Amino acid sequence: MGFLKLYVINNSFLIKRKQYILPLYSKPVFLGFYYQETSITMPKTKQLEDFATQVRRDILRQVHKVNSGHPGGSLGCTEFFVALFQEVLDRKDDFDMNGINEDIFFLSNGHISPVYYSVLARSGYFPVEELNTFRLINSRLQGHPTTHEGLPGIRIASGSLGQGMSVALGAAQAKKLNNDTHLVYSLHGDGELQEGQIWEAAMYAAGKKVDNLIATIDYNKQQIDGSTDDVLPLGDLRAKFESFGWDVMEIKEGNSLPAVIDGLKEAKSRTGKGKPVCILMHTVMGHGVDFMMHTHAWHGKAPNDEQLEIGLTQNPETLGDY
Ligand SMILES: Cc1ncc(C[n+]2csc(CCOP(=O)(O)OP(=O)(O)O)c2C)c(N)n1
Ligand SMILES: [Mg+2]
Repeated sequence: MGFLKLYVINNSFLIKRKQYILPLYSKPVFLGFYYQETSITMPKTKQLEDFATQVRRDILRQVHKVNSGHPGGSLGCTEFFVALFQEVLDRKDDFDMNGINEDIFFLSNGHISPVYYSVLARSGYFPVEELNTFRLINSRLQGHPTTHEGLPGIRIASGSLGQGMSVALGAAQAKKLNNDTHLVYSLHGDGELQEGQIWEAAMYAAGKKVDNLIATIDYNKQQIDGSTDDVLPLGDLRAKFESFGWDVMEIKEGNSLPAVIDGLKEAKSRTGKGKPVCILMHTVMGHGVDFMMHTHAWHGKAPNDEQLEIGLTQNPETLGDY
């Protein structure tokens, strides 16, 4: 019998239980034979959820202001970015491009820059007010991230899809050569996997046992012109990565903060075992704004004034607007 996970929150722990059926809210859930504690406390979970809600506001407000940008993938990857930067990365507070003796992250699907910029700013990399300059001429926050503007947190130019895995595995291999035991994380779109360079990188990373690399796929089943199934089916991604020699795991609820945090921590525990690690992270494009969800329509389209108001109402201010 398959498992469903239930996250039960008490005062100090988020507890993951499995097995037994219990009616809770409107859905049947399984409670378990065992439970395991995670390090996330209830106040911390609430704090991170508030953080994610504010990030969603930032995404909507950035793209609305300049009537351009990519809200769909950004909203779908909000939990991933919040989990990574607030809970998972062992990173230095002051940005250092060399990234020595710290975990580093590369965004390969650079079009989802609004979520990246928001989380970087709210994690202290640069002033939150700078989000006001998104996509403006001479801004450090270009539509697709680049390095020459010198924005703290940005390690590669991305936007031209397919390149980030090659960069990430190179950095990971350099860490190994330098006896730096920290990890390299990367994020890729599922449509991005249609780029041939991804599979060259996948073959190399496994062949050279780059086992300090965790590549996450934003598996939202959507891309710019439609569903991935309609545009160019991806087939069995797990089987594909496994056949290339990767250790593959899934995050079934990529828009649940506890699930993403647990998943990233599990991925971390799988490193150092001779294989690069791939996470297939199931997300909903446009998550958190009801009329943007489950469709490619908002891949690269900004909301109008009225749509912005609806989106903001669904994501109330928590940390303060910039
Ligand atoms: C090399 C390259 N080809 C085409 C594009 C145009 N493009 C931008 S985003 C995108 C869709 C990518 O799909 P996915 O990675 O699934 O991103 P999502 O739509 O889910 O955000 C395409 C084709 C690009 N940026 N780079
Ligand atoms: Mg996609």
